[in-house]
Amino acid sequence: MAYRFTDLLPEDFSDSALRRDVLDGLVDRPKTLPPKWFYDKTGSELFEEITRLPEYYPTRSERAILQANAAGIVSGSGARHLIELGSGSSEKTRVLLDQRPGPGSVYTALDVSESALRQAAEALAVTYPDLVVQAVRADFEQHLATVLGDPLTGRGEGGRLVAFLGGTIGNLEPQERSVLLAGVRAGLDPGDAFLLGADLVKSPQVLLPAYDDAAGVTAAFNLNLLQVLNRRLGADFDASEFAHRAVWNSGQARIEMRLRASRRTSVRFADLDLAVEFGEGEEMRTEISSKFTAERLEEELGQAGFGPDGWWTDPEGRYSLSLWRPV
Ligand code: SAH
Ligand code: AVI
Repeated sequence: MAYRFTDLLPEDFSDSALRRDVLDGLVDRPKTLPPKWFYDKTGSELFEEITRLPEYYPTRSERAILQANAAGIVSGSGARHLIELGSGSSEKTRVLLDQRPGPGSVYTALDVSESALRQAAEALAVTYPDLVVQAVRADFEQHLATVLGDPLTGRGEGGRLVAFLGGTIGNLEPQERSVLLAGVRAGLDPGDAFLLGADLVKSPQVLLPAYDDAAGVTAAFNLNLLQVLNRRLGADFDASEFAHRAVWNSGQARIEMRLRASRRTSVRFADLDLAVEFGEGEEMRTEISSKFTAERLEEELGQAGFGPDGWWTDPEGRYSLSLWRPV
């Protein structure tokens, strides 16, 4: 096991932080929960299955862009240290790691999912014996300053590349996005760079099947959230009473994943001493997946203090990869 594992999350993170999110999100209307709770072991595995679905283009598109441009991106950024936020399986990241400048290069993977981190780090350590692999269990909404400011992630050495791939930036609300981008910017030194994967606005005819596939894997991913709530907070959701929904919100340019109660039901959270009522047909929003234009990204990154240094899309113009520098 030739990798370093650091846990920045408190022992009771998935109980205490989830508790707060349930108390904040399920008493509001509409009911909402942040998507980070999808990723228990089963959720991380279901996400990997999603990435292989014929309807789910983002992973394939991003991999194709990386394959065509990784050499230029890595040599252009001079990166000896790659830090990835929400790294998951780190599968596509291998395309970047294949271009690492030489022995002594470092890869730091950051994710909330310990199972995904450990599996990825173990596999990478085998494929790349000369690579220093660090796995950090952390919340990128809370621990950016700690992670990017740590000498272990090469602060002050220059030539760091922070990558945020997969379109996960779209899972954040606009306000959360601007906080995250400002946090990345604050953690970068001149000479460092930020590589961002972002999904682009396109026809709902392409978008909707990507979030409501024929095999029902995305539905299983969405419904697994109810098992997380049952297990972590002693809730008594009956998953058969809820249905997966994917809706294109054109005004806000985002897919919304929801869970819809098929009948009126009351759910008890034993650990919170809380009962939550769902009306018939009531929906709980479990994820937003925002889709971007080049202009919008440039504006948001500009506001965070970044200037553009590279822009690539797949041949069909579905997905973008972009490189940014602190200005
Ligand atoms: N980057 C990978 C995985 C994307 S899935 C890819 O492109 O395929 C999103 C990943 O982000 C999951 O592994 C999930 O556990 C992680 N994640 C979600 N919210 C997070 C948060 N707040 N902090 C850290 N990781 C998070
Ligand atoms: C991780 N994230 C970018 C995925 C997305 O496309 O928003 C999560 C996902 N949700 C449903 N399918 C995939």
